[in-house]
Amino acid sequence: MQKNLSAEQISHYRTEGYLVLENFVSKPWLDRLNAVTQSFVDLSRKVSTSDKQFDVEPDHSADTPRLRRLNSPVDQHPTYWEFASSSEIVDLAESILGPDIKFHHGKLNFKYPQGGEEVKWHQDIQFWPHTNYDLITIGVYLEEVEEGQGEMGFIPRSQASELFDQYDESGERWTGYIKDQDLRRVDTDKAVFPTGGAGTVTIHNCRMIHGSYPNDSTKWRPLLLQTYTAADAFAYTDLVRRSPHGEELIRGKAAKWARHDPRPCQVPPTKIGTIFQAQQKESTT
Ligand SMILES: O=C(O)CCC(=O)C(=O)O
Repeated sequence: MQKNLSAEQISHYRTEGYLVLENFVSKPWLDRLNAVTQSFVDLSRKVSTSDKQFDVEPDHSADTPRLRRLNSPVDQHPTYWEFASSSEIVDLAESILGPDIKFHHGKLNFKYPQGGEEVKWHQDIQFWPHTNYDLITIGVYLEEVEEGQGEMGFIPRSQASELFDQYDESGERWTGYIKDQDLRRVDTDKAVFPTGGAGTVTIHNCRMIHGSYPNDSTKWRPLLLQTYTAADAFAYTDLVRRSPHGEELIRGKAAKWARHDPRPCQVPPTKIGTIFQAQQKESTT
């Protein structure tokens, strides 16, 4: 059965730039995703520093794994790919992007208890610029998320406003976040931090300003994120083509013409690591 969004929900996404669907993902899917995720946490005990597969906190260890991210889960296990390419969340993507859709990339961000690093306010599209802005990220909380657990926050309507420069003051170093002086032009006091039970879904536009605070709670916060593009949005950089599934058509027909939005987009350096590495000024793997 298709799980399309209502006209009201689509209108909320278009105006506010984001949408939340509490407890959307079914229990059988959550059970499968959580089982596979646990196996990767166990596998991460073998690494002491970040590598191509895992992005780990500085105090990660075999005894006490503290993962920041499992990179590109769809390339690590078929369950993640099946979920991203043919589960009910693709119906959500279709409701917003139309019938012709490409998968762009995915990641699984964890936020371990009592720590779990902050993700500073940023916009996604400067990480992977495209010919237009019909790109969305669908986040799935694999477990219940409550206030103070590092839940993702959004600044409503910020997708309709400016795109920010995500290089540092010198203009030389990519930081992947919006500078404090620029944040003065942003309604951060209007930020919303949705919470919900396991399977709660967030959808946000690629221009939306979003971020999250550290996780002060005693529970981890696994958040599986997958990004989709309208088939006629084409990437300016080859970052995602490093994954075999990057830019794969998952519904409808391939576009023969690119659609161009006249609003320009900042371009990142050719080599960027994860958002954590950029924001925490770590070297990339
Ligand atoms: O994990 C989070 O809280 C936010 C992640 C995020 O915004 C990103 O990876 O772009």
